[in-house]
Amino acid sequence: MTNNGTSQSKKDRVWAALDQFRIEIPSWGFANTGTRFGKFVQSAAATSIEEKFADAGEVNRLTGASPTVALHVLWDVPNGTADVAKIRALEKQHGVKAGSINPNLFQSQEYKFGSIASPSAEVRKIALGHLLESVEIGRALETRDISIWVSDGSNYPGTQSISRRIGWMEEVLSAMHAATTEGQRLLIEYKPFEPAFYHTDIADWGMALHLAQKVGPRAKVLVDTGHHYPGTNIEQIVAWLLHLDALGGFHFNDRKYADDDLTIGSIDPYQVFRIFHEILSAPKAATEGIAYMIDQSHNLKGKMEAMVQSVVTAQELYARAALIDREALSKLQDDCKLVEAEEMFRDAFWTDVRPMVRAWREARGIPADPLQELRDSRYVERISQDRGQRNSNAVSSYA
Ligand code: LRH
Ligand code: MN
Repeated sequence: MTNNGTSQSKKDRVWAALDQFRIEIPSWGFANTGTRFGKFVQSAAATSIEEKFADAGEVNRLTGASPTVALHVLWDVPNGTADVAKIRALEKQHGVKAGSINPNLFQSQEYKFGSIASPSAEVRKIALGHLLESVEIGRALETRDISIWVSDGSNYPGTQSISRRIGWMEEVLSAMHAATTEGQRLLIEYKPFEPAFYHTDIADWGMALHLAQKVGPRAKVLVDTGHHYPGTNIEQIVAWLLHLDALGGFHFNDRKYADDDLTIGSIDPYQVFRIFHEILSAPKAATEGIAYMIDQSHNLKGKMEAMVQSVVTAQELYARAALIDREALSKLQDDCKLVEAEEMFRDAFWTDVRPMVRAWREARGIPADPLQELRDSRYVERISQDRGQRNSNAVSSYA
């Protein structure tokens, strides 16, 4: 690799990667969210689906990389398929499409002892009803993914049968899979704990993988980066799921301790870089369908700024991973040239790709610095004006 050869090719590699990298943003990232100890209300926060689509449209205008917005059924599509026409109109108005459909199987009273894993057949029936409605909504909105996370579990040893609950989950998810049609996928998200604090029914990638393989070919595993015990080698899990052609997608966020839902790359950007490396090292066939999504809770940062920052950070980390000459690296790895391999790997991570990414944006007619453009657009000031009064009435208390 000659110098001018390498630099030219590095830019081409980065631009080619940015041309196909798209990341979905969560409607709930624009809403007033908090922790169990309360939430700090922001006057610019979105409450209605109209406001969430407007904000998502603005993030996509600024970044050119977030054309879809994830919807949570009870929060965004409360009237089920009856809301489809309205959402269709919002898609046209704001130039972003509805993305993954996320059922809500964690907030209703009947789910106290679980939803798809509840000992009550009546409750499992209710949960399946909501899942089937979510499949309907997805079909009506022509979106691909139904992304399932359940908070099911228990808080004390001996209080629930872990094994019988596995069987009940298999039954409900199999019935849900049977209701899907060509082009639809079920993404099964795992989480080790919270809100359950003794056992969680879908706690790790192995459990999610089993369920995906058990219920049918349209089911895949979703990796939320915040859903791992500290010290877990997440990129190794990603490599395995790619190897098993079972990787459906990601919920990116960051954390120092648990499922903190902080902005991507804010604590450990190298983690995201290592994950992207595994993906860019895998055969295209195994990676084409990967759903990249943000799943964060912006409790203190301005929600629009945090979302624009997140999309930009994801682009920059993907671009850095794209810098690596994988052919040359594979040779060094297999020749066990440890330091040369590591230096090539680290060199990409330490390369400041921001000038290349800015140039790519300019060439694609996208604001070179989306965060600065957000500030210059006074968008936040405008929505704060419009929504401020309404938001100031929002209450927040733990008990
Ligand atoms: C659970 C989770 C899940 C969403 C929720 C908002 O922790 O990651 O993906 O449904 O956050
Ligand atoms: Mn998630």
